Amino acid sequence: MSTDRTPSEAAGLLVDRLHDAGYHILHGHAAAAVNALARDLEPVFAETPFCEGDFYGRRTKRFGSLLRRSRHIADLVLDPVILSAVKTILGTGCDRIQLNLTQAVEIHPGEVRQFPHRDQDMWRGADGTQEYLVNILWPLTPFTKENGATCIFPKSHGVAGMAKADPGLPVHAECDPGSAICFLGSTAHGAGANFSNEVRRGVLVSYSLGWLKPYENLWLAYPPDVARHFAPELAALAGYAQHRPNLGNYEGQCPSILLQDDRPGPVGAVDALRPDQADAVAAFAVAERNAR
Ligand SMILES: O=C(O)CCC(=O)C(=O)O
Ligand SMILES: [Fe+2]
Repeated sequence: MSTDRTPSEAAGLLVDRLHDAGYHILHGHAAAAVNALARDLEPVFAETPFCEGDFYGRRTKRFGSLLRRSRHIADLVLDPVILSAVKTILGTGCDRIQLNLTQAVEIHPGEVRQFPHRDQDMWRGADGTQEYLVNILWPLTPFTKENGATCIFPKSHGVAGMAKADPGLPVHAECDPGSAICFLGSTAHGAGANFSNEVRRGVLVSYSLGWLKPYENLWLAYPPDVARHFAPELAALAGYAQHRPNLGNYEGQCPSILLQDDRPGPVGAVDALRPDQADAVAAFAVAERNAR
């Protein structure tokens, strides 16, 4: 942490900044984990082919499943300040949040500016009133205007920002490894063009409402034999938790039963309801039984 604020004060500040501007950069937030992660991912970038398509970028390399590739990404995914801020922002729209994706991005010299977009565009729903996603981009190399630092359109988020016909001029999210570039799912942005002679590397970690289809297929990226080695909170973020009521269950139970040492035999379905639903259903059931 770069300041003397408590994690909860820092999270509150981050929420305020995100609601106000749609983005915020935490400078010098987690340098040690990022440097170790950058070393682990170096060979994976080398072996990964360039993307196809103009959104992913033809002079760009991307790969996901980062929790399988480096143990250091867990520290970033579970960063207490960021997680607390994300839960505050998304918690009004869901029972629990989930990981939406982890993705490493390497932008090569000669890459053009990415199509400006909002990450929430992948889902069709009411626009602006409830955030669907919060994205964190962790630079692995310095991000400069010249090498393709992300272009972010301030105040392009939420109902008012999305109603603007012209989002105005973007800022270039210039910062060093260890910083966290945070922006909302409704904030317009895109990777910058790389005019330099060096690659620009970063890692995206995004979180979404827990009832949405995540961008990355979490159960294929992290099947039970992989996820059983995760800390419980990480496993829950990566799909091994039910979203009440009963969403994402396995045989009517929490999918985390698949992470136990012994494979479960036949299991019965167990309600996983929100307290208000549990109360309403229980009261109804009591009345029905009494009426017999
Ligand atoms: O790498 C970047 O700067 C941003 C990439 C991005 O916004 C995306 O791929 O959705
Ligand atoms: Fe994006």
